[in-house]
Amino acid sequence: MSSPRVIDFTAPGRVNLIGEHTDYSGGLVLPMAIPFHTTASLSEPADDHYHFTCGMFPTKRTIARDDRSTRVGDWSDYSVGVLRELQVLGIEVPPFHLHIEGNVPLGAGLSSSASVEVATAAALLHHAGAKLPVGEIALLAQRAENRYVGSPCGIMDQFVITAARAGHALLLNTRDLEYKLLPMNTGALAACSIVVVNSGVKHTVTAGSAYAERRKEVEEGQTLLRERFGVRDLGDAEMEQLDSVRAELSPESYKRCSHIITENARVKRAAAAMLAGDAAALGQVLQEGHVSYRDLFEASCEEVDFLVEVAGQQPGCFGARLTGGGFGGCVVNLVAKDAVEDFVAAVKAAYKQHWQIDAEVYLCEASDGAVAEHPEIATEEAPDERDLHAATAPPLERSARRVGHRFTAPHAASVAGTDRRHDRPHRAAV
Ligand code: GAF
Repeated sequence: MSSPRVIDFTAPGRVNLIGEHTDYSGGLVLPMAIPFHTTASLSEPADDHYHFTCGMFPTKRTIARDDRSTRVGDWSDYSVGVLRELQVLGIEVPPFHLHIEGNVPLGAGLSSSASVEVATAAALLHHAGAKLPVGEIALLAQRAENRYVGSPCGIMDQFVITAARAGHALLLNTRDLEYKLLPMNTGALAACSIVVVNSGVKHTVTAGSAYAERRKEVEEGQTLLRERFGVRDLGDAEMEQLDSVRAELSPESYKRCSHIITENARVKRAAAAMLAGDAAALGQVLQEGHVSYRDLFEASCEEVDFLVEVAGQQPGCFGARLTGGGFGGCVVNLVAKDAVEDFVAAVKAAYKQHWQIDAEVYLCEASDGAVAEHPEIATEEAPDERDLHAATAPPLERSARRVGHRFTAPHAASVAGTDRRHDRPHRAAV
């Protein structure tokens, strides 16, 4: 008897270089996809139901085609939420068995949830024979998380995991989903690596979490600034405007909004540094970003601060900061390639000695997003080599444009011919 045909759909994880909590207030973010993967394997079921299984968790779920029940509180909610959002769009998905496997570290701030959502979206769009614009795939995955799972996340993770290209970071204006791909190998950056150090402290972005509380505090300030100054959102606001209404805000809201406004400015500086190939300038922005995330947004923790401090003392480290939703997770470091081995050994040893925790370290190349792997699910075409080179393009302007945009820069030449699905982050050997 022949075994059922199985088709695999993959989506990466992501690390955010800079732009934290700016993605739900019309701000800028600068993440890149990393070569961890979720694989959603699709096969025909023996019956007329939807079946969900997972290699990382024991629970299985089977639902009828007309099932409209709410979340159950386990891993399957991320995939069922995506199915629901496809149904809302009127996309009829035939019965399936979807099996999820993956290696994106869980609760590490590297977007394991969005990776499951986007891998599921790729699989189910393919299964339904449907296509959507890149931005719509990301928004659908975000809605699954907001409405079905119940986590109030922004759009950054789903977008970069959908649209990223190997060798590039993705500069995204979260208000209109206009984006640019910035090469990671310009000038001095060609001699640098992105080193991600996992503190081992778990974080969450669920409802009722500190993430959700921060979001409320940001929105309190944004509402007042809208009323007073007619700004569209915090992405438009200036520090002078925030300062002028300081007395009317809670101290927390003032601090959170200060972080957001200055963070947007830092993203622009980081993008400019990247385009100029200036590793020192980029590292400086990362370092400043950490101070703001720690002191104004108050989203760090002692373990992470320790890692950032030790990193800053290492030769060849240009900058380090807490990345992702906060309250634990990973530190992203910009490190000279020839210093990486010593850097990793020193950081791991110091962390172990102080906290008795073995930090996992991931050397991350910027990777392709799901649409680059599965172009048949998107209505847009990938760029060709004649497209404008991002290194000559100015940083994103804040113009209101439509959702879902073509790529503006060629992907790295080295992508051609590689089997990206099997790329894995290189775990540091030391
Ligand atoms: C989490 C969220 F899911 C993102 O939307 C973003 O807000 C991030 O935290 C913080 O920048 O990853």
